[in-house]
Amino acid sequence: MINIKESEKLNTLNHSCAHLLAQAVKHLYPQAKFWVGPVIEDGFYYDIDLGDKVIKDEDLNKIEKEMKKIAKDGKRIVRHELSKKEALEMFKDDEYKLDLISRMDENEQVISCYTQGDFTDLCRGPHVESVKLLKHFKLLKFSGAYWKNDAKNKMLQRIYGVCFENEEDLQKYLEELEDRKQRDHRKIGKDQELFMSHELVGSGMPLWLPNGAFIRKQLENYIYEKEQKMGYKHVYTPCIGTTNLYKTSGHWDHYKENMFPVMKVDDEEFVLRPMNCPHHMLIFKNKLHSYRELPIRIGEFATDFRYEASGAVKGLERVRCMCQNDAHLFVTPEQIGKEFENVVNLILDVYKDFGITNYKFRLSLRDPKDKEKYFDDDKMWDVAESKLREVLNNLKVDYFEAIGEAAFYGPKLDVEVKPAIGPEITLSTCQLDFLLPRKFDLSYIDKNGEKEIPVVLHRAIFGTFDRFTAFLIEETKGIFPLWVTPVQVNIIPVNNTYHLEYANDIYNLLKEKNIRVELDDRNEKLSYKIRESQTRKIPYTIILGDKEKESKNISYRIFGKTETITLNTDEFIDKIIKSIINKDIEYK
Ligand code: TSB
Ligand code: ZN
Repeated sequence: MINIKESEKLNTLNHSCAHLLAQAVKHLYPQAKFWVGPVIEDGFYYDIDLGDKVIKDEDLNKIEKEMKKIAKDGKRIVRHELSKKEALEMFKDDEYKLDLISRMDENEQVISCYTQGDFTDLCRGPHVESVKLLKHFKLLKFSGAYWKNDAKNKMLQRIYGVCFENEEDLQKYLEELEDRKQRDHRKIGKDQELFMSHELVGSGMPLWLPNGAFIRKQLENYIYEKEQKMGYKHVYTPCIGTTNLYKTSGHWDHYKENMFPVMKVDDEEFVLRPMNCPHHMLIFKNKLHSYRELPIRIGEFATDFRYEASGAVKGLERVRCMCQNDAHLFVTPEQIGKEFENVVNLILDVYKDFGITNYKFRLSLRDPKDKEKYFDDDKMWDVAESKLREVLNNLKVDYFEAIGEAAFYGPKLDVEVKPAIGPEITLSTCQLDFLLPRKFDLSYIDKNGEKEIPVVLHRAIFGTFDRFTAFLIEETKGIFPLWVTPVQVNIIPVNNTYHLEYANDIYNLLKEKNIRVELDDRNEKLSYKIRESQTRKIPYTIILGDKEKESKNISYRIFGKTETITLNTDEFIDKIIKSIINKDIEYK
C-alpha cells in the first residue's frame, strides 16, 4: 500500500487537493471556516467549521462535483509571503487562522498564503502550479473532529480524500482501500460474531462472544503449553494494586496519565493495574533465591486497564481492558543472551504456527548522548545492547535499529505490524530492565555467596490476546487456521428424511475424534445451507446424499473451492487430524 506522506510528489498533490476541497466547500457553504488540512498516509483531510451544517453522504458528491468544476477552470496556484501583521489583517475575520498566525514566529518561519482564483488559504506549501493538475481524486469519508482534538472544544467536520497523478493509480488505491475495509477486524468481528461492545459496559471494553472466546482460548492453551515446556511458572494475581505499589515501581511518576483514577476503600488507595510487573516482583521477593534457581520465569494471563484516548480506542486492537500474555524472567547478567534468544525463538515459532509473515523486528536502543532519558549505567547498557544485537545476528533474523527508542530502564525488541486500517502497532515485546529489580530491592545469592541484583526481561509473545486476535483476524481475513477455528467441519444432509441418520453417524465419528463438527439439520434448502457454510468460513463442508450413504463414503468441499471431493470416512478423519497436528495454514 502506498504511503502518500512518504512520496514528495503525492504529498504536494494531496496537499493541493485539500485546498481544492476547501475552495469547493467555500463555494457551496459560504459560512465555512477552515482549521487545518494536512496530508496523511491515506491522502488528506480538512477540518472545517460549517456552523450548523452537518455533512452527509450526498454532500460529498456535491463537493466532489464542485472540485471537478474548479479544477477544469484551471486557475494557477500563486504563493504570497506576508509579514505577521499583514497575515493577522488578512485573516482578521477568521478565528481559526488567527489562532494559527498568533502562534507563528516571523523570525523562525516565513508566513505564506496560497491563492487559486477566489480562494486564499494560509499555508506553508509547497503546492502544484495549477488546480488543472488535480484530476484524479476522490473524497473518501467524513467524520466529526474536535477542534485541537479536545472534547471541550467545538466539533468540526473532517472530510477525507485522496489524489493521484493518474486514474489507474487512483483506482488501484481505491481497490486496496476496499480490501482493507473488508479485512478490518471490526467488520469481520461483527460478521462472524467474534466480539461486541456496549455503551453500558464502556468504551474500549470489548465483550468476547463465543466464537471469539473460543479462538482466544485456543491461543491461551497453545501458549500456556509452550511456556510450560520452557520452564515458565504461571501465577494468578489481582488486577488492582495500591497506589503505593505503583509508587514503588515508578509507574506512578511515569505512567500515571495512562492509568485509571484512584479508588479509595477504607484506608487504602487502589488503582486498576496498567501492568503486572510490580505484582511479579513481589512474587520473586517472596523467598530467598540462589543463582542456581535462575532463570525464574513468572508467567500470567493478566488483565490490565489502561486509559487510552477515546479517539484511539479501536475494536480489539486498542482497548482499555486487555489481557497480556505476560511473563517476567529473572536472570543473572550472564543469562541475558540465552534467555533473550529463547524469547526470540518463541516469537518466531508462534508467528509460523499462525501463518503470520508480515512483521518487522525493531531493536530499540538508547541514545548514548542522552544522559537524561536513560538509566545511568553505560557499562550495563553497552553489554546488554551488544548482547541483544549478537543474538539477533546469530539467529539471522531481519531487524532494524531504533536509536533513542529504548525505555528508560533498558533496551527492547518489539514486533511491529501494520493493521488493515491505521498506523503500525506493536504485537510482541521483550524488554530488558535493570531498574525495576532495584526499585523492589530484589536479590539472589551468587556463586560466591554474595547478594546480587537480578536483571528482568519483560516479555509478551502475543502482546495482548486482544491485539493479537485483532491482527490474526485481519491477516487471515477471518479464515482462521484449522487448528484455531471454532468450527472445523459442517455436515449437511441432502435430505433430512433419507440422510439424517447417516449424517448423525458421521457426526458422532468426527466428534469422537475431537474434531469440532456441526450438523446442519434445519429444514432449509441444500443450496442455502452450503452457501451459509461458506459465509461462515467453515473449512470443510460435508454433503451427504444417497451416493455417500450407499458407499459409506463422504463428499466434502473445502472453503473457497467449488469442487466436491469424495473420500472414505476414515481417510478424511486421518487427513484432518494430521492437518490439525501439523498446524497447517492452508485447508488441504
Ligand atoms: C511485557 N510490562 C510489560 C510486560 O511485561 C508491558 O506491559 N509492556 S507493554 O506496555 O509494551 O505492553 C505489552 C503489550 O500489550 C504491547 O506490546 C502491545 O502488544 C499490547 N498493548 C499495549 N497497549 C494495548 C492496548 N491499549 N490494547 C491492546 N493491546 C495493547
Ligand atoms: Zn512487565
